[in-house]
Amino acid sequence: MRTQVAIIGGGPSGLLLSQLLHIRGIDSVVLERKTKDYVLSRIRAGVLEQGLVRLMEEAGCADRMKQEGFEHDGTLLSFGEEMFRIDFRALTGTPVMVYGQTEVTRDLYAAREAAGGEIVYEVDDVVIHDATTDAPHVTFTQAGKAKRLDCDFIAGCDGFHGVSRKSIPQDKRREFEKVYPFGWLGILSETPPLHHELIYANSDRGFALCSMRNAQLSRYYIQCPLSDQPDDWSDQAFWDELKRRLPRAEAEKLVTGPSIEKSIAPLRSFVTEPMRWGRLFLCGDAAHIVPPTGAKGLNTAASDVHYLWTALVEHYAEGSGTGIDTYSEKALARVWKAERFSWWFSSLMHHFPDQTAFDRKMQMAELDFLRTNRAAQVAMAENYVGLPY
Ligand code: RFL
Ligand code: PHB
Repeated sequence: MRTQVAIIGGGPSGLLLSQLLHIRGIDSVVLERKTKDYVLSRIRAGVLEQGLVRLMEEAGCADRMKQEGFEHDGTLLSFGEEMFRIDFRALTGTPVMVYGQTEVTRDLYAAREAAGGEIVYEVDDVVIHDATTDAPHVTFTQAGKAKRLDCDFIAGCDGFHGVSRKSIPQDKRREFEKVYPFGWLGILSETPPLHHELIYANSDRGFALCSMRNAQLSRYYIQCPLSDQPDDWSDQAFWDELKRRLPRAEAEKLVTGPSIEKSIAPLRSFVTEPMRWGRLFLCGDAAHIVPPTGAKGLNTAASDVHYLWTALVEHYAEGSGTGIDTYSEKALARVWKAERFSWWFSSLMHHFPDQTAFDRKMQMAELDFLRTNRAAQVAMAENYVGLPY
C-alpha cells in the first residue's frame, strides 16, 4: 500500500487530519488499533473551542454540530455557598460549543466513509520505519497478516499509550510530567442538566463538575481518590456526594436517575518535546495530556492538527518546508499555554491531600478575586474559549 500521509490512530486527531487533508486533495490512510464501535464508546470531552468548530466547518463536518450543539456564553464557578458567572461573550466576544467528542468522532467517521477514505481497523504491531529518511514506511498486522504502508509523512495520532511517541529515540526527546493525587469519577445520566451552563465547584469535600451533552443527557464528575473503582460508587452514593459539593440552592434542583456510564479518569499534565522527528509528527494526546479541568485535551489536539494540516498543504501545494520545519515549535508554544491554564484551573478547584489551611485560604482568596476582578475574568475567559491559532 502507498499513501501520501500515513496516520496512526483513528481518534478525533487522526480523523480530523485525514478529512482536512482530503478536502485539499491530499491522500491518507488511517490505521486504528480498535473497532469503530469501540472508539465511539469512549465518553470523553464535551466543550469545543471556536478553533475546533472552524476546523469542523473546513472539514465539511459541522452540520449536525450546528443543529444539535449548544453555544454557551459563560460558565459558573462555585466555592462553598458562593456562585458566580464568567461571561465569555461579554469578556471575549466568543462562546464555546457544547458537543460531545463522541459526536465529533461520529461525524468525522461519516465524512471519511462518504469520501471513500481508507481506515484500517484492528491493526496490531504497528512499527514506524525510516522516519528520518525521505521514504518512511509503517508495518503492521491485520487479521494475522503482515502489511506495509509506504508514505511521504507519518502523523502519530495514537494517543498517550500509542507507539508513535515511543518510536522517537529516548535521547532525542524530553518528557515533562505532573501526576495529580486524585482522579475524576464521571457519570452519564439521561436526566436534564442541572443548569443551562456548566458549574465548576470547589468545596471542602473536593471538586465537582456539572456538565451535559444535550437537554436530556447530563455529565457529572466528582474528584475521587485514585484507589477508588467505579463499582465502589453506587449511583445513590454518587448523587449524594455531588449534592454535598454544590451550593445548597443548586443541589436542591438536581434531577437524579440511573447512570448509563460510570468511569474514573486519572489527572495528568504531560508534554513531550519535540513533536517532530524527521518525517514523523506527533499530534494530540500522543504528544501531550492535560487534566480535564478547563476542557483543553481535545481542543489542543485540534490546534496541533491545524498546524500540521496547513504545513502539509504548504508542502504539497507550494513545495515549501517552512510549515513542516516550524510545526513542533508552533504547536508547543500553544500546548504549553493550554498546559498552564489546565494546571492553574486544576490547582484552584481541587482538594489536595497535602493541602494546608493556608493553601485553602489561598484558593478561596483567588476565587473571590476572580469573582470580583474583571481583568482576572478576562484572563480566565480568554483561556477557556481558547487562545488564537
Ligand atoms: P485518542 O482519542 O486517544 O485517540 C487515539 C487513537 O489511537 C488509537 N491507537 C492506535 N492505533 C493504531 N496503532 C496503535 N498502536 C495505537 N495506539 C492507540 C486508539 O485506539 C485511539 O482510537 O487521542 P486524540 O485523537 O489525540 O484525541 C485526544 C482526545 O481524545 C483527548 O485529548 C481528550 O478526550 C482528553 N479527555 C478529555 N478532554 C477534555 O477536553 N474533556 C474531557 O472531559 C476529557 N475526558 C479525556 C477524558 C481523556 C481520557 N483518556 C485518554 C483516558 C477522559 C479520558 C478517560
Ligand atoms: C465534559 O462535559 O465532559 C467536560 C466539560 C468540561 C470540562 C471537562 C469535561 O472541563
